[in-house]
Amino acid sequence: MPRYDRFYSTLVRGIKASDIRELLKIVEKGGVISLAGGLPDPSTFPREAIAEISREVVEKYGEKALQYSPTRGVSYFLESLRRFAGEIGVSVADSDGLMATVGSQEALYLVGAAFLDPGDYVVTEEPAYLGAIQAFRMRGARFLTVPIDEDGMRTDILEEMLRRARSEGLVDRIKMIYTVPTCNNPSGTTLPGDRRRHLLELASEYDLLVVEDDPYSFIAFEQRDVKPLKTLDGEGRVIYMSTFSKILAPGLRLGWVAGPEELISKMELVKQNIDLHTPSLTQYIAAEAINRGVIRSHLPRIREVYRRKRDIMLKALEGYMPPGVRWTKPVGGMFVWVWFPEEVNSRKLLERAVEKGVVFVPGDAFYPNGGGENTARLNFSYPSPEELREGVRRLAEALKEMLASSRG
Ligand code: PMP
Ligand code: G9A
Repeated sequence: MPRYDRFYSTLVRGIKASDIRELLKIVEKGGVISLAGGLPDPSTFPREAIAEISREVVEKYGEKALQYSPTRGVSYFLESLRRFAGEIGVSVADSDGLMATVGSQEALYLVGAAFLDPGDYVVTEEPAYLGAIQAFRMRGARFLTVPIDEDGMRTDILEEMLRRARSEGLVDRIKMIYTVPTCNNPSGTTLPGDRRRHLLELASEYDLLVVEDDPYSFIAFEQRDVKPLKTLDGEGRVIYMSTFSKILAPGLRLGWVAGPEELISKMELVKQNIDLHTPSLTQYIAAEAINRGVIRSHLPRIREVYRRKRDIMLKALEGYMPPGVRWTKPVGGMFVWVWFPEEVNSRKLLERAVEKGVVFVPGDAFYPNGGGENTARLNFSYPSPEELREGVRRLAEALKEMLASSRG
């Protein structure tokens, strides 16, 4: 057998497996309760509507829906999306570029490939979305991380950090602020209006792009009076991305990105070389789901399902966790963020938890510069109510055993 490592590129040598994706493999084998990956509750998929729409799309638009299509996206989809974005509060100007992507994960990859060189800095919250860390790290990016509180990124610390970077002559290597300002993954926090404005002022002062990743604001179960950064952007600095994964179905692999035309056209160039275009068929299906009101009528149900599940998880944490454990109370999204007592290493805890039949994502995965060893992200959208209670009970049991042996 050849020694395959001779063939590996420098790029692939540098990639560390995603904890979220690796844990999915354990879960797929069955027998384990997963509080790990952020999978939507399958009961929220409008299955009948998608079945009906799929058949009709093939019958009515088959010639185009089954054909290759432009890299930007199918115009029927893009026109429907532009209208829909306006309805849900995301201002996409006529002059803005808009592009269909294979999930927002591809949009993250395209941002990295179009705007980041090895050694460039991305500023992000800590903890930050792992999929973005992975996509940017693959480009050789470095990270400047800003701590959060219950309102998300501490923009006062961001200001301080940028000032220091300027005095150290680093600021030219800082390209962008990447943020999930609404119902953050992994922390569940939402950035208030004053911090949003502060963030945009700093982006302007330090001449940075802002990448706003927004999969969850449409399914927030406790509404906050906040506007997307894209809507507040007076200068054309924000690249906005969202997805149909949480409001329709992730298996469609359909996301989108909107922003200054010049920037989107650079991302389009990269996309031409990756996958030619986003599947035509799924764009037609989503366009019909928008235009027939399927998504709009479905959102209240999705919000209700996740609000209930969040409540069940919070109650279970309240009931089972030993003293010294703290957690967030998310207003949307799919995750609760947990701080264990300082002496707990959550990767060690995960080993015990797997033995008890429950998995979660160790929090350090979301810290690009290290740290967070005593934290964890727990998903509440996918498990059933019984699994939520039982999963938290098993996790608490593993934790108590670990604490007893380390303190004993
Ligand atoms: N960004 C964030 C913040 C997410 O939570 C997710 C999904 N977990 C994604 C991007 C990627 O989603 P998709 O590729 O399915 O659109
Ligand atoms: O399955 C995935 O990778 C998407 C979910 C992301 C997450 O758990 O944050």
